[in-house]
Order: sequence, then structure tokens, then C-alpha cells
Amino acid sequence: MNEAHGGGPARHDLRDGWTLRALPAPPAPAEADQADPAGAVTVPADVAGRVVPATVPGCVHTDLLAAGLIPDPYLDDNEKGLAWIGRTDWVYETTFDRPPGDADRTDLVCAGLDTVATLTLNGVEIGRTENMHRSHRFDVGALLRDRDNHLAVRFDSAYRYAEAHRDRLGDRPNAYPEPFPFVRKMACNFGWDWGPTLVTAGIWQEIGLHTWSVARFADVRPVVTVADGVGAVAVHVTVDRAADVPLVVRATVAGASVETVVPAGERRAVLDLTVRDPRLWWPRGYGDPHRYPLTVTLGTLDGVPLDDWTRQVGFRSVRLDTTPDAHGSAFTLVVNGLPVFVRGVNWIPDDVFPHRVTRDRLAHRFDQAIGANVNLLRVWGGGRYESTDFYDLADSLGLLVQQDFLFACAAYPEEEPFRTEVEAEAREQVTRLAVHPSLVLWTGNNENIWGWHDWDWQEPLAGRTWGRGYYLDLLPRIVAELDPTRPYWPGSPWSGSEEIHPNDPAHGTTHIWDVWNTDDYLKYREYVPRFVAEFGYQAPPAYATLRRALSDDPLAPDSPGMAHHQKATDGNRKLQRGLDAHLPTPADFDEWHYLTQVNQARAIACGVEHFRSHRGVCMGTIVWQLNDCWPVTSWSAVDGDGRRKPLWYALRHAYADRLLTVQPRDSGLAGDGDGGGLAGDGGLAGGGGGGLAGGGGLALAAVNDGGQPWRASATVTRLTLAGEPRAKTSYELDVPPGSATTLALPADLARPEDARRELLVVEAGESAERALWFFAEDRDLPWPAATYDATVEPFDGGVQVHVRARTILRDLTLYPDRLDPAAEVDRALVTLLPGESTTFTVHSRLPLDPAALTAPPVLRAVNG
Ligand code: BMA
Repeated sequence: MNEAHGGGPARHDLRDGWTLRALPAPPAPAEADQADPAGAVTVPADVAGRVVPATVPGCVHTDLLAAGLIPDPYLDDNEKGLAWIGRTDWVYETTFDRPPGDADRTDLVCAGLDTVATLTLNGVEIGRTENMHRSHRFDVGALLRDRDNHLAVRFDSAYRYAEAHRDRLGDRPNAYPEPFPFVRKMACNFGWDWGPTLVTAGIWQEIGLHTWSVARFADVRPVVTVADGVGAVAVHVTVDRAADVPLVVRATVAGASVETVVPAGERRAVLDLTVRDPRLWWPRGYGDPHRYPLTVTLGTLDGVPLDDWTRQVGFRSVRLDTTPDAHGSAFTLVVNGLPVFVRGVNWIPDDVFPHRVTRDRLAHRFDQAIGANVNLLRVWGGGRYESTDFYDLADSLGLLVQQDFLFACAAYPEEEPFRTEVEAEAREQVTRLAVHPSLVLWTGNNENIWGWHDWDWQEPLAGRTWGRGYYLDLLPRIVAELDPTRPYWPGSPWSGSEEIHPNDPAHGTTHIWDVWNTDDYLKYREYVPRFVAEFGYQAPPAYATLRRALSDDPLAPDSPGMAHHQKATDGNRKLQRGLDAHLPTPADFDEWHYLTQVNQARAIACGVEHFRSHRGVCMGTIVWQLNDCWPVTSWSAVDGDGRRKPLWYALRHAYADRLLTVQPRDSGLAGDGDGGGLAGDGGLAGGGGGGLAGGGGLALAAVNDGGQPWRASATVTRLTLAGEPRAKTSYELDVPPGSATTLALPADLARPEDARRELLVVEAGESAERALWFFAEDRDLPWPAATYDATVEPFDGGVQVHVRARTILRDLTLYPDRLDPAAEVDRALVTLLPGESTTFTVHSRLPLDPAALTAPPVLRAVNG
């Protein structure tokens, strides 16, 4: 507990002494039982009636796990045996003494209850809640005694609540056979195509007592703008009162200060501050994310302090440019007047049990995002409104954030109690998050407008509500009222108007999922979208992650644990389809593991490099997905144990400021970039297209997302797999900041003599990583068996593995986690030509066996 100091307000955490117990099942209507046998609950004998120590914030699953009453839900198929938890009612209880002091008011403040809760203090019911995404406050002073106050929070089964509303209102179409649209609770808790079904209950955020007198801040909502070198902060304040007296509010930022009196009887005030020439908050890659502390205080006329509030604000402008043009209509994020190409990743809850996601864990994950040259995180709508730690870290790092409102992949009812809950939740979350400069875009939902159009919803809906009123009316009104400087986009995807198909790539944002579901990844090249808000490709997690989570012996793509930790429809068949199209047939599980990871990396690199080569028309890509919430085969770049897959390394390359890439282009497209000059000295003028007939051409694209012009000499060499050059041309690159340019390659480069035995290598000195182009698929190439010399050199904290290629080595990757689960390596997917060398730096505290480190399955290439 924090003790009260003086007579001022104080907060007293209630973290101690909590216990948890399962309640006997309420009598179920006989009919419902028959209709839904899955709904039957059997609490195991050793849990029934047992009082279990509880952690707050926390949840039932993690308490039962800590007490040794359930196995770890993330291991093997333990998930299956735990479905009863979400169908059981639970009660959390604690006792506490009255906080010291003689404050006017004592409130019980719950930052987050998951979800259907009834609160009782000293035997008196003080409130009910039914929304995980809201906080709640109860005036409890009159019920408190000096000692041994008994607080009970009963959680009714979220399933029973949701199913009852579903039965009352009528079911609606949903991508998953679960009732999550009928309860305001994290949707993916009910299972997703990357997540387990573990329906939680508990006090998932802080709970405590707040003592205060006279008045307190109910909300402080700064609206921060900057224009023509002048920053403005309009501080909107709402107070709660215990006494009807005049109040003084003072706000201070960057040396500017302003004070106002809130007269007796009034609850609101707006204070306007002006800051001349503020330092701007810039996204990563554009400048420093400078912030200023904003302090707002509340007091009486005679100077007694009552409340205070401090946050870091940033001066920056943001808008969406959606101007119609020859290609459709744009979707360009403009920050401080500069169009930003979004190099994004989608973010899901980093753990099924969100209280386990500490600030340190977020900081590590953000480091991983930044390390992959990411500049935006999209907080996906099936999870949560992200935490204050999340946003504060993003603010401090200059990472941009897009936050979805919490609706995903289903039709949502707009009837009560949902309409009221959604409105209250949205008002609270917009008010909480609007202060963060990193937040640049609100989105109404994930895929629900698309679903209404394309997923056969309209007939079964038969005119029932599905969420349209939220996305196109309620939510934009709330954002316009409470957060008027920030853009709102009704859906992901959304094309800007109900007249246009919501997933039309030529307008607004698009999700590209046909590639993973039905088509080959080369199909990415058939799209030139304005902004890709989701596209993804699966791979299994790291080997060490699999070995920690699964006891399968041996591991196989379809061994029981692997199968259980693959949640996507036909996931393994889709992985196999991708392998068949591109890579040699894996001989065993280790090869399958490596090749599926390589294929994931190549698929996403193919998409990103293609989309970036169309910079100007396309202004953003958000890869599905950065992270995982447990150990699973998924589209993530970082797995559920936090280990980076090869995709992470591929993203670091594909998302670099300066990107060289070879792209197939019909001759008509050559030179179609959005500016810049790339002059060939090989007898071919930029944009000419040379003698290449349409359809068979290749172009060199150079993309510059840095702030400086990119001037360098680039060479393009056509050579054999044995490294013998066949043709070579040099170009002078001159790519202005924020642009891409393409140049058709001449026939002597673009046309191999033997497609199966040649490749192109593009280099531009130190100014960018090199680009490769193979003329045939790996599965069709006559690879020489990989031969190399490798030496291992220890240093304090790890080893360096030097590899010198004797043959070509395709996508050479080192997996030190196979020897030490904690080991990490600095590079992956390195292609070496004969005679070339590379060094892998491995951080590990264990002595690693040099022989194991330099041979498969730890060190391996496509060709061995
Ligand atoms: C989209 C996402 C997620 C899903 C992913 C992979 O639908 O919005 O709902 O996990 O595709 O299927």
C-alpha cells in the first residue's frame, strides 16, 4: 500500500491477501444443456471448493498454474483439458483495513475487470461490470469499517454471459465458432488461427482505493496541435466533486503556464497553452521523438493541492492524404507535413494472459521491431487497447501506432447492453490514449466491413445489426469529439466509401490473404495497392521453442503437439503448397523446419520489396504479424518465446531505408518510379525498356526512405552458380529522399543463357545490402552440395562462426538455439558465392560444440 501523505489524495493498491475459489455451477436450463453439451462444466475435484492464493493483477489460469492445480496451458495439448475454466464462475476475495486519513471520499478503483463481475464489500453489492475494456470506480466510504473489510469480486462465466446474449439477440456470422461478439472481452481469448482458446477471468489490471477530498480530476485530455512553428495545447479538464467550491486548475508545458478557476457548480474547463517554436516529435527515421512534460494541477482557491496529472506530450501533426488520383485514391500518412512510407507490423497481445506482459517485455519486443526497421505497429482489433506502458515506450522511441477499436472478424450486435458498453469503452480509451504522439490512426474494426461484403453474412443476418453503426457513425463521432486532430478510418481494410468494395487495392487500405490461403506468393506482384494493412505467411517457431513446448518424439510436421500448435485452417497443407512451388523436398523434420522458415521469409520479402518498389502509388505495408501469444506455428516474425524467426532477418533487409531489388517488370513499366534519376551507362536510358519484350523484363528498383539523397554506383552482374561472370553493367544511382526509381535491365543481364544455372547480383558498395535474382526456383536448380570452411572463435559472451564458401551457399542460416535455447545470432539467410565469407556472431553463455555449430542442422543452407 502507498501511504497517504498529509491531507492530500492518495492511492492504496489492493494487491495483497487475495484468494480465489470456484463457485458451484448455477442450475442450467435443461434445454440449453442439450443444445450445447460443450457448455457442461466439471470443475476437477481438487479445485472444487478449494481456496487458492491469487495474484492481482492476474487471472484464474495463472493462479491455478502457480498453485500446481493445472498444467501449463501452453504445453502440448494441455489447452484441451482446461476448457472448464472459462465455463466456471469464480470469486476473488481479500480483506483490508480502512486507509488512514479523513478524506471526503474513498473510492474503489478497478482499472480492469475480466469481465462479468459482481463486487461485494462487507456483504453489500457495490456494483456489476461487463466490459474488460473499461475501468470502474465505486464510492465505498460509507461501507468501510476500520479493520477487516471483506471485498469479493465474483466473475460469472464469460461464456454463459455471451451465449445468453447470443441466444437472446440471435446469432450473427463469425469467422470463428465462438460467442466473443456477445461480450466486451478480448476476442482472441476465445481462440484464433494463431491462439489457444483459454477464456480467462480475473482482476487483470490494478485495483485499489483512492481517497480524496473536495475534488479530483475525472479526466484530463490535452489536444495538442502544431502549425507554422506554433504549438498549442488545449487541456480539457473534467472534475468530480465532493464539495461545491471554486477550484483552481493550472497547466504547464515547455515553460508556458496558464491557470483558470472552475466556479462552484461547474465540472469542466479548457485551458489553452501556446508554445512558440516547439521541438517537434518525429517518427523514427525522420528526427527525434521529442516530448515535453505537461503538468496539470487542481487545488482550492487558498492553495490546498487536490490532484495532479503529468504526461509527456509531443508536438506533431498527422493527417491522411486520401486524394483521388489516376490510380484510385491514396492512403498516405503525413506526419509533420512529410509523407511517411509505413513499414509496419501487426501487433497481437504478446501473451494470452496480458498481465504477464511487463514493460520490460514490451521494451524488448519494440527493440526487435525497431531492429527489423519497422516504423509502425498496428494494434489489431481482436486484442486490447494497448497499455500505457506500450504507448509510452512507442512515444519515447518514435514508433508510430495504429490502434483498432476492438472488433474483429465477426458481425457485432449493436443492441443493448453492447451499444452503451461500446460507447463508454470508446470514450474512455480515446481519452486515455489521445495524449500519445505515437498514436497516429484509429481504425474502426478488423475485417468486419469486408466480411459483410464478401463472407456471406448478409443472408444469415437478415437485417440484424452487425456493427455498421459503430464503424460509420458512433466511433467516428467519438473520435471527432474527443480526439479531433487524429484521423479515423472505419475499417481495416476500407476503401474510403461504401460505394467502393472495402478491399479494393486501388483505394485506401487492403488485406492480401489469397496468397497464403490459395495462391502462390509470387501473386503479391500482381497487386499495386495503395496501402497493404495485412499480408502474411506462416512458419513454425524456433526449434528451441518447439522443444520447450512439445514433448512429441520425434517431432514431425503432423506429430500431435505440432498439429495442436497449428491453428490455421489447413495450415500445414498451405505450408506444403508453398514448399512444393519453390523449394526442394525436405528429407526430414529438420529440413522441413528450415525450409518452411526460409519460405516464410522469402514470401514476405517478395511482397515488401515489390510493394516498396511501387513507392508513391503504394505508401505502406503492415506485415501480419510481428509477435505471438504462445508457442505456435503462425505468421509471426518473432515466436511465442520471443525468438526471432528467419523472417525477422528478412524484414530487416526488406525494410531497410535503402533497398535494392530486382523486380520482374513489363517493359512499359520500367522507369515508372515516383521520381529520381537512375541513369544507365550500359547503353540503355532509364525508362527505355530496351529490347525486352513485354512480360519477360527485369528492372532494378532502388528505394530510398532515408532523409538524404542516395547517390552510389551500382553494378549488376549476371553470373553462374559457380561464380563465373557472364555480363556486367554499372549504373549511377541518384535517388532523392522519399522516392523509388526503377530501370529496365538490358537483355544481356535479364536473359540468362541457362536459367537454372545463373543469377544476378546487384551491389552498391556500402550504401545498401546487395540484391539477388535467381532465374529459376530453388527446387529446379542443380545445386552443388554445399561445401565450406568454417571456424569457431570464442569471445567473452559467445562465439564467432566464420564461414568461407567453396560452393555457392544459398540462404545460409545458423540456429544456435538448437544448442543453447538462450543463444542468439546476428544474421540469417546469407547467400555466399564461391570464395565469399561471412561471420555469424553468436551470443551464448554456454560452451558451444564447434563441430555441432558448423554443420546441419545448426548451420545449414538450401543446398546442404
Ligand atoms: C486476418 C487477421 C487475423 C488473422 C489473420 C490470419 O484475418 O485480421 O484475424 O489471424 O488474418 O488469418
